[in-house]
Amino acid sequence: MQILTIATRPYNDQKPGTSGLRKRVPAFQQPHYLANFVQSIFDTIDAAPGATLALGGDGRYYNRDAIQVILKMAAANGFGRVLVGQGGILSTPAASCVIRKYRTHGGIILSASHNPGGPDGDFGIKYNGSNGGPATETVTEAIFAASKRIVHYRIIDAPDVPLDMPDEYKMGDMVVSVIDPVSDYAELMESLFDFGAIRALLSGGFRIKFDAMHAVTGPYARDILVNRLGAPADSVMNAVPLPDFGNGHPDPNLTYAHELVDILYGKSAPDFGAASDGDGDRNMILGKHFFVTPSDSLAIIAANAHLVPGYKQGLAGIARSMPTSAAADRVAKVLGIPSYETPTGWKFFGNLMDAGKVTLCGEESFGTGSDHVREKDGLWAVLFWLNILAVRKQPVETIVSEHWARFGRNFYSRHDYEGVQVEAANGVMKLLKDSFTSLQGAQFGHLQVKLCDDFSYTDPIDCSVSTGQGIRILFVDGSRIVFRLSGTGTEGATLRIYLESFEPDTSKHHLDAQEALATLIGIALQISELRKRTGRDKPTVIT
Ligand code: VG1
Ligand code: CO
Repeated sequence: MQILTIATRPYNDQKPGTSGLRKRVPAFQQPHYLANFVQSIFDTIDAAPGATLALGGDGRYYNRDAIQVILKMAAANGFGRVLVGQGGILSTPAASCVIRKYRTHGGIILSASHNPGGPDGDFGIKYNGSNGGPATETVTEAIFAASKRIVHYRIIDAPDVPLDMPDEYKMGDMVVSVIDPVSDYAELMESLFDFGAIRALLSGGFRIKFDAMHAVTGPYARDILVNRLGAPADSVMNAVPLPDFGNGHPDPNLTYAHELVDILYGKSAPDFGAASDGDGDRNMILGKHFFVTPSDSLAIIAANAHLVPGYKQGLAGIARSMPTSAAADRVAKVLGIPSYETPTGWKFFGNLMDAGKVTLCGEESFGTGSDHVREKDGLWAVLFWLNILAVRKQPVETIVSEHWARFGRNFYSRHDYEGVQVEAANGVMKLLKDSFTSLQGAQFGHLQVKLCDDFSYTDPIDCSVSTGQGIRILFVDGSRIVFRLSGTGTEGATLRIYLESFEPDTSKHHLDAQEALATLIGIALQISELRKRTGRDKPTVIT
């Protein structure tokens, strides 16, 4: 095996964001760009000689090229085996499942998640540790530091290996095992949910539509929903993964998954609809003419977990990201279990799950999951809902309204301003921070500000501190406004405003969230001077 040591220079912009390093494809195609980052990972994680690595991605443009480079670098860096998904495919939760099941040293996941793909689209890479979860901030910081002092990387000179059939190949001294990307994951799902009950539901006239958005979940949804659970083949739409997602934006929300939304809000709508994102870790849940907010979905899953075989023994606790609504906290209180509030990004849940402190985790950004893996998991959430529906035999809307009647409703919305000028977005954030003193105690109509701060988090397990995680304006009555800049975008800045208020009065639960939150929306625009500073008169996406 001939190991080549290639001289290189640092790029200085390889700082992982909320979920790994994400850049435009042309950035990754710069000389040595990908190799620099991969070597920085290998230099940081310190795997023993002969260790095993998992590798796969969401199938977007550049996935296959990157896989061959990473395989050759893994061989040169002393790995003994790499488990790579057939066709270079592994959804993010399936990669987490493979890392855990085969006890690999860790894994590399190639994805820019919900960001568009193609030659001018986005690409991404992240490292997950042996628990199957995204590297903690301590590790991503160390990778970034390594990328800034890199002077060479190691790679072997070898032909590419074929990826299209499950098989084993030698690459230098290393073994490449091409594995079925679906079966391990599907077996895990079968061990958690009552497939018999879901099969009975689906054969009894209950109609579903799942939109894979031409992204990675197509093969998973076909195998699980159609082959194993007996849903008609046309229950899965856009099921073929495409390198550019069919020119779409694989983000399962009301704006980008409009094809599915139109079906669920149309005539003869199915009873249940769902979509997943580019890498299969997000989910959107719809009923007939009804949208379930991700924050409510987490709370409802928690409140009904006792109906699902894998969770009937009870939940250890629930964690949610700070901007996610407090609906799940109310359930945790009733169940008598602890709840945790973490910064945005799944990497903050890993320690809590590893320590056995939480079973369920969720984010308002269409992310829900449990300790079955260490990533959020789109199809898992879909199966959880189907299992609940199979037991309760009620429409989605009824389940949600009964939940609100019991726990109260947390009205919730997120307004995204995408592709804003970086200076304008930074200006908004600075203005808000500079206004903390004057905002403290300020009165806006019937609302009074109780506290404003820049959220910081101390991990209860390893005591690491993460600062600057979002500006919070908390009101005396429990309402709040949160401002954050996205850490996953690649074009300009994306400014997110999160809005929440609590309504115990059942007679008001039918209100539209935008109406119920209108006062807060007005305050948010006023105190941030957002319109003036960004030149935008409305959000790009409202959830
Ligand atoms: C967004 C979401 C966050 C999520 C992250 C990764 O981050 O808000 O909740 O964890 O994407 O999701 P940001 O920094 O853009 O707000 V995914 O599906 O890209 O892995
Ligand atoms: Co994703």
